[in-house]
Amino acid sequence: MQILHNIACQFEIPGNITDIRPFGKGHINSTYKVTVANEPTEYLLQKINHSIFKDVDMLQHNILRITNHIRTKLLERNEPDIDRKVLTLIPTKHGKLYYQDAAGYWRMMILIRDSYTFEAVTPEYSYAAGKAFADFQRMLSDLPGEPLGETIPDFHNMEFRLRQFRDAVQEKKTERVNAVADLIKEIENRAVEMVHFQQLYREGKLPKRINHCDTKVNNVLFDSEGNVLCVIDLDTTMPGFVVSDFGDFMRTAGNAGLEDDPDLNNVSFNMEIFEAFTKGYLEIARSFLTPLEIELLPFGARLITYMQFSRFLTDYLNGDTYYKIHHPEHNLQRSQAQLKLLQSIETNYPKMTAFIASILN
Ligand code: GN1
Ligand code: MG
Repeated sequence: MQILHNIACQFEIPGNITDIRPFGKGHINSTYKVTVANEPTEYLLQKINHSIFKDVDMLQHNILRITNHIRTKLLERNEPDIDRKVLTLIPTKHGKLYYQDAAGYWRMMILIRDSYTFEAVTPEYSYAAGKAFADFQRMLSDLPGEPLGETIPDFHNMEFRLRQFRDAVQEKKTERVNAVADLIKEIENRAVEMVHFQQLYREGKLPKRINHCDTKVNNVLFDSEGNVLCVIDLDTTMPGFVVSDFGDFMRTAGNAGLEDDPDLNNVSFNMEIFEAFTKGYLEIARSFLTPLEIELLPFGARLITYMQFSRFLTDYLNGDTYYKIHHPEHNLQRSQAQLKLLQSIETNYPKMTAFIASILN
């Protein structure tokens, strides 16, 4: 902890640090909560996963632009309690957006007080989250200046993810490939349909917009009454397809079980969560989405679940180099749970498209 203490001291925080402890459930970065003597504000110190985020300077400048822009929008709206509705980066004592030492790259931000995250939400919370994500996209739609940098190139590019998957199958870096032949088939059977929509982009029929690209339910902060405070984890906020943000919330909040549920009987798609989120999302987003984007929303739930299934399986085949794992077969367990969820979304798909048609009329 002395090392962490020395790192935390590099940032512009008042007073003496009294405690630093691990925080949160992220699969990528490592996060610690920092407490300071005689001060109510707490801070988050994060070690940025530099093997995944190669350009930390770009990453941090993106986040600064995003949070500054959202802050301006909230001020224009006379929103109360702004400091709980947008993230605040804490610079280093040298005025930099991150600190680099031999161990890697570090950043700090304020921990938003009285905020809660969940792995599962009620329909009411889901409706509020739908509005929040639409509002997030809307606020960022007029971000001035250059487009945001792609912090992870091809992040939600399904064609690219399939190439990575097929490379992993072919390279046989581990013995695992034979044991998961049935899962590999499940991916290949759906591949053509899953990449088709990217053709629509190339034909100029589908726009890119600034998206969060990691709209897991635990990336939304709620207050104690179930109002959304803000969306966190802005590392992957960059231009993409709106189906991504819609889909990742469905993949996580819409799952009656856990992302890595060891009991597949728990995993199924919850239509009530879908309906509530969609209602909230479209209340705001129908004003700026094209008819094709709206039509593709339920497809987004399939796509992102399929993508996550293939990403977990790819990592399993590669010997667990990307996601933090908690036991040796964790990525396999995650892959199986995601496939089960995907199958349940497929079963519900006609009902999902019918629901969207019904609220548009
Ligand atoms: C990662 O950082 P975290 O745990 O919120 C991942 C997402 C995946 C998610 C799966 C940069 O998100 O893309 O959907 O795990 N982030 C990155 O739970 O790869
Ligand atoms: Mg996260």
